[in-house]
Amino acid sequence: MPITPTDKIWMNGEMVDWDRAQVHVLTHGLHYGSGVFEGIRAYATDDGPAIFRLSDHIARMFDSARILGMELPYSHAELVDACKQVVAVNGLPSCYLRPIAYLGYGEMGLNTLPCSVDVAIACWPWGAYLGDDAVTKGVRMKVSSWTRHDHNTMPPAAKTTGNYVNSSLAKVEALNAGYDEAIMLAPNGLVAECSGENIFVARRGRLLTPPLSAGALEGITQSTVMRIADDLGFTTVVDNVARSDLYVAEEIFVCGTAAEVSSVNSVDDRPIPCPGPMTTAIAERYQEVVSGRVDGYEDWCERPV
Ligand code: PPE
Repeated sequence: MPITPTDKIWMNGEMVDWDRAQVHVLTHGLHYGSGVFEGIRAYATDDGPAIFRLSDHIARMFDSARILGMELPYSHAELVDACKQVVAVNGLPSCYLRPIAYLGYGEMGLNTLPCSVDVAIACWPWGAYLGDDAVTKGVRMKVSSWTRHDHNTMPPAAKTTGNYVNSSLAKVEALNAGYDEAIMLAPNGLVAECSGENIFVARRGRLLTPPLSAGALEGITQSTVMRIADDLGFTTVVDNVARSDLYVAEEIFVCGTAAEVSSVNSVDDRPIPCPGPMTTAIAERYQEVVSGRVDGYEDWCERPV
């Protein structure tokens, strides 16, 4: 999706003009995928923009860095504050934020130990990731021929830049075959997640979602959805999901910061009832929660400076 430029990007502690936020072609992260990142949304609320679960996203970025053995040169509080400043300085009512930490310029080769770590945070307006009618009409999913990486290959729990080569292979394969998005299976054949979302599959009235151990990212939207589902009286279970669960599901939805809650209308051309009643209720409540309209969720709506 095309990027709409904004004014400023935070780079290593400074606000830099959008066009000047550049890196050298010999930046380590560009060559070896040695970076960790986050995707966060700020939503318009009655009191101005609120960054949804900002602290949790930054905490996960630190976890990703720990898995890689990368030391971030800023504290959690500093990066939370920097994200807030980026939203404030660009003056957007709502936007998508992309914090990224990557190994910088100065060292080449696979020994990452001497490398410097650079951090940048950009934001821009980003619309519906899977299309404007992804909730009502649903998306067409394909089980990918590409396997999600194993825990001992590229840890799927770390949101590393390099991991996304695997996601892009799956996404482009699905698009070229006429589908909207790919479902990825783990090496053991169980459902892991989608190229850029977690998945919920309704079976016998309960919503199943695969665990981290099945190769899924510990999705922040996934955990938001579980709390919303609980509030609405739906049962969610973190458990293994088999490929055949997909084909006989009562409803399926995918969720992520970018995709929000999007319903699925078919998997491998087998129709799935869409939009399902649980999906519709959860997707509506999700929009109310992120825009600060539901009591009890205020702590998740973090205000910029
Ligand atoms: N799995 C994957 C592989 C993933 O990339 C995401 C986010 C999720 C699950 C959901 O995580 P969370 O956002 O915490 O609920 N994908 C990001 C989009 C990737 C892209 O750059 O494109 C996102 O939603 O921001």
